[in-house]
Amino acid sequence: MKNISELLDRGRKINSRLILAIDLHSFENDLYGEIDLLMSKLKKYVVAIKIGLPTIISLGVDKLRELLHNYSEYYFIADMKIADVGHINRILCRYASYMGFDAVISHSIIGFEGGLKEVVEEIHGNGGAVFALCSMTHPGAQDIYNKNFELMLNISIKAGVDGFVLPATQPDYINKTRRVVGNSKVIISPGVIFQGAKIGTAISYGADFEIIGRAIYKAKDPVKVAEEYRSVLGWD
Ligand code: BMP
Repeated sequence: MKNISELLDRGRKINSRLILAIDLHSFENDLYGEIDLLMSKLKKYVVAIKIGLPTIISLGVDKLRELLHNYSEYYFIADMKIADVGHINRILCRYASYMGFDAVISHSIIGFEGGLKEVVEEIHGNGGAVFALCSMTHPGAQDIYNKNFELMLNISIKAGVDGFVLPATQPDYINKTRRVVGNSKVIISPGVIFQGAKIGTAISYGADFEIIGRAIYKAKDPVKVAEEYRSVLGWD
């Protein structure tokens, strides 16, 4: 696994704050080939690739491991949204590491002891990074989840996470977090384009990277749109 500074270093190196989310899944199509093509074509624009459970389950552990191994220039984030008890969380983290991921995303609503603490111990033990969710993008997140934002933020800080996943659709959570953690943590932000947030908004509120999925991988020409998005999401 690679630590969080390698994510920032690659971002600066290719002058991009763009993270690609891949949630492609399929029983019929050549999923491996489709993802392989995306990865081979987007190296100049995409800093990191966040891969979700639909893809992990569809492709399987060993095929995914082979793919990640072939594209080791990217920073890979396993989006398994870990939210279980400690010993199960540890197993998921070991799988993430085995597959070649550099970082994992975990819920923080599970709390510290016997929850997030084990995620951080396991991943840091492997040299990788942990991103904690403290608020989410979808409307229903207001019902319970986002009402507990501050509690979750404090639990995550106590656990020693390396960064946060915070909603571009509700960017106030981004600047609230930035005010608390300064530049000591990395903020990555989904909800861009398909879920309604304008590209560049999360960055203007203090995020380090924006996460874009369907707007790239469902595009007719993913390379063209990734190039366009990167031109908005540069470092300079
Ligand atoms: P898209 O750009 O296609 O909407 O994808 C957004 C990605 O971010 C998905 O992989 C989703 O699981 C993730 N995500 C989200 O949409 N909202 C959150 O609050 C947290 C997420 O991880």
